[in-house]
Order: sequence, then C-alpha cells, then structure tokens
Amino acid sequence: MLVHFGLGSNLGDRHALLQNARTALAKQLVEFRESPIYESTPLLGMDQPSYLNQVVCGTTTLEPLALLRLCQTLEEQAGRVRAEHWGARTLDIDVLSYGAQVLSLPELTVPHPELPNRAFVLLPFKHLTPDWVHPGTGQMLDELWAQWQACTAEPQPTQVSE
Ligand code: A4P
Ligand code: MG
Repeated sequence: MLVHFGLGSNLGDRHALLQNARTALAKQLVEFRESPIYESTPLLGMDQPSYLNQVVCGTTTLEPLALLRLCQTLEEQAGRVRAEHWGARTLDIDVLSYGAQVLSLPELTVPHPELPNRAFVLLPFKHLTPDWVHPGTGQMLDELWAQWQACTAEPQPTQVSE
C-alpha cells in the first residue's frame, strides 16, 4: 500500500526534528521518498513561529491504525505537548493517504480531511507524487492546488530545500 505522511514543526530545531521523523519513517516504509521542505506562516494568522512542512511516502503492509500509532509515538518522542488544538508543536505527523482507500474511523480520517485547504501539504504532496488522485473526489493534486489558489489570498509556502 502506498502511504503519504505530512510532517510539520514550528518549535525547537525544526530541521533536526523533521530529519529524525524522516529517519524513523524510512525504517518502516519500503521505497521511502521525501518532498522538499516548505516554510509557511501558521494557519489563520495565529501568533506562533513559522512552520516547516514536508510530505514523505512509501509502501507498507501496516494497517492504518498502526500507522496512526506510529505517528503519535514519534510525536511523543519529539517531546510534543498538546496544550491547545492547533497549538505550536515540535512535531506533527498526519496520515495523508492510505492507498486508494477512504477511511472514516473515530480516530482516523483518510485522506486527511484538511488536505484540500492546506497549501503547505498540497505543494510538497504534488512535488512528490504529481499523479496521485484523491480517492474520495477523483481530483488530481494539480486541480486541488488550482482550487486552493482560486479560493485564498494567503501567502504561498516557500520552498527551503531541494
Ligand atoms: N486524526 C484523524 N484523522 C487523522 C489523520 N489522517 N492523521 C485524529 C492524523 N491524525 C488524525 O490530532 C488530533 C486527532 O486527529 C488525533 O487524535 C487523531 O486521532 P493531533 O495531532 O493530536 O492534534 P492537532 O495536530 O492539534 O490537530 P490537527 O487537526 O492534526 O491539526 P493539524 O491539522 O495538524 O493543524 N500552519 C502551517 N503553516 N503548517 C502546519 O503544519 N499545522 C497546524 C495544525 C496548524 N497550522 C499550521 C500547521
Ligand atoms: Mg496532527
């Protein structure tokens, strides 16, 4: 199963935190690949440091909930404290996709429901796997990106790595 993860960090040594997450995820995935890193301002103009975001992918036989637990374990190892929803964080890892499956479990929605609304996910995702199609809507990432651009005046994330 091809799976995508979205990584985000806006506290501490952001580059090192993403690097550690990539190293850990690469051990669990076959044919691991990573997008460039993008920097962006927090959503809704929240008063927080800017974020680094990245998307990684690979194939796995692990079940979706096992992947969610893996994300949460890595977040905890990065010293994440959940003080407020959408609060600043050392590391956030979201499950973005699980093959062509659409999942709506109490603790896990896949593809990630906010995917179409987030430039900091769409841009790296598109860079990594331009042919990916949203299994729920049939839209390609280019279409989702065009839709985002048409609907928002937010600044676009800046690519900060190759
Ligand atoms: N959950 C449901 N579906 C999923 C999924 N596909 N992947 C549940 C991961 N988790 C999923 O997440 C809350 C609950 O969502 C989990 O218990 C899980 O069962 P959380 O990580 O504990 O809390 P959170 O991160 O505060 O909430 P959420 O909704 O994940 O926030 P986001 O979406 O991560 O937004 N601005 C920029 N520029 N870049 C960012 O990365 N991130 C956020 C946080 C805000 N602003 C940002 C960024
Ligand atoms: Mg999250």
